[in-house]
Amino acid sequence: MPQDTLVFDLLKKELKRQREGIELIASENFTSYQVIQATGSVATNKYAEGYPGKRYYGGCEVVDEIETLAIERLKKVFNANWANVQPHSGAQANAAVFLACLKAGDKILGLDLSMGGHLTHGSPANFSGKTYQAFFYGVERESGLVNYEQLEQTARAEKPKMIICGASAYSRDWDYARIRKVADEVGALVLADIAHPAGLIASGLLNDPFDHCHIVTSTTHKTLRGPRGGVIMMRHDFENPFGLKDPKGNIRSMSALLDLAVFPGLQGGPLEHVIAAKAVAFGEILDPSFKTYQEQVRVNAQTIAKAFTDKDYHLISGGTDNHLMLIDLRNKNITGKKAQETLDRAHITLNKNSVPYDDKSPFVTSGIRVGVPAITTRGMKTEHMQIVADMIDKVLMNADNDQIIASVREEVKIFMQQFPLYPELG
Ligand code: DSN
Repeated sequence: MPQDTLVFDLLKKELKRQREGIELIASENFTSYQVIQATGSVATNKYAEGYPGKRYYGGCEVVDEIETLAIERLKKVFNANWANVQPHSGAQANAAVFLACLKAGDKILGLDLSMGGHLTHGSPANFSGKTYQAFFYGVERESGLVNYEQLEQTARAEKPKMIICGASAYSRDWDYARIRKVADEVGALVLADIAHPAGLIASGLLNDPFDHCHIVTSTTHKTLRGPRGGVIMMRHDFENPFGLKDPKGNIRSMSALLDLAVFPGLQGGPLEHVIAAKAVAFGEILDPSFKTYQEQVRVNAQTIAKAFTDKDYHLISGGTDNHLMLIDLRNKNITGKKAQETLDRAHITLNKNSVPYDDKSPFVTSGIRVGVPAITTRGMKTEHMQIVADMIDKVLMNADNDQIIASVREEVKIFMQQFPLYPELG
C-alpha cells in the first residue's frame, strides 16, 4: 500500500519543528525512541476491555503480560501497592477517581484554575465543576505560595468530600501532611494530582504524597517522560469511607471501585499500545539515569529562574522547587498572549498563563509559564540556561522588530543543532 504522503510529510515537518525549536512548554517532553516505537506498535490493534486475566475478548494473553508489566513497574517507581494504567489521560484519571468516590452534587475543594490549578479540579467549564459543587483555595498574593489557611477554612466551612492538591502552574512543593490533617478533621478524601512534578517525586526530589493522600493520579508524558496518558495509584488500599457501592450494590475496597470506575465506568477498550509504551517508560524511570535527569531538570529550572530574575523578570513565589516557573510580565509591558506568539515566531515554544490575581482574561493573560523538562532531555545543562534566557529576553524586548526576531530564530536553529533529537529517524 502506498504511504500516505500527505500525513507522513506533515509528521516529517513536525519532527523538524521539534528538532529546530526550543521547547519550554512545562507539560511537554521528548520520550525515548523506544517509547515511540511501542506507541506505534501492533498492540494498537488489540481490543482488551477488562483487566489482565479478566478480559471480555479472546487473544489477550500477550497484552495481559504487557499491562501487568506496566502495573508492576509503576508500583515499583512510586512504592505503591495498587495502580491502574488504563486512563487515556490525566483528565480521564481524575474523572475516574471522582466517579469512584463521589456522587453528583458532592462538594470538592481544589486549587483555583486562575491561581495555577487544573481544569479538572472543579473549573466551571469542565465536567468536574458541572457535576460536583466546587470550592477553591488560592495562593497568597504576596508570597505566591498555596494559601493553606484558606484551604483549611474552606474545608471546615464546606466539609467537601474530596480535597484535591496539585497544579498545572505552581513552582513550589506541597505540604501533603497539612492537607491530610484537615481532610481527616472534616472527613474528606485527599486526591493528589501529581501530573506535573511526578518525575521529581519518583526521584525523591520533592515531598512524597503517597503516605498522606488517599489517591494519586498523574499523566505519564510530562516529567515522567512516557507516552501521552494517565495513571491512578495508591500506596495504601484504604477502606471505602463513604460506604460507596459498585454497580451491583456491593461495598468494595477503593482499588476495586477505582478499577470499576476506569472500566466499565468511564472507558471502553484500553490503549494497549500506549500501555506498552508506559511499561517501557516506567522501566526507564527505574534506571538510575532517570534520577540524574531529574536532578538536572531541577538545577536547570533554578538556573534559568535566576537568569530571569537577574533581568528583572518577576517570578511568582520568587523561584522554583520543581521543573517550571510562572513569570508575571506586567513590569515588562507585554501580555502573555503577545509573548507566546512572538516567541513562537522565534521558534521558542511556551504558553501564556494567567498569573495569580491577574487583571487580564485567560485568553490574554499577564504571564508565561516556562518549563525545562524537554530542553533537559535534549541535553541542555546549566551553562545553556543563560543563553536561553538571553534569547527569550531579546525577543520579548523587541517584540515588534521582525528583523531581530528572525535573527533569534536563526540563532535558535543553530543552537539546537548541538542537541540531536531522534537520530534514528534520519
Ligand atoms: N496539564 C496541562 C498543562 O499543564 O499543560 C494541560 O491540561
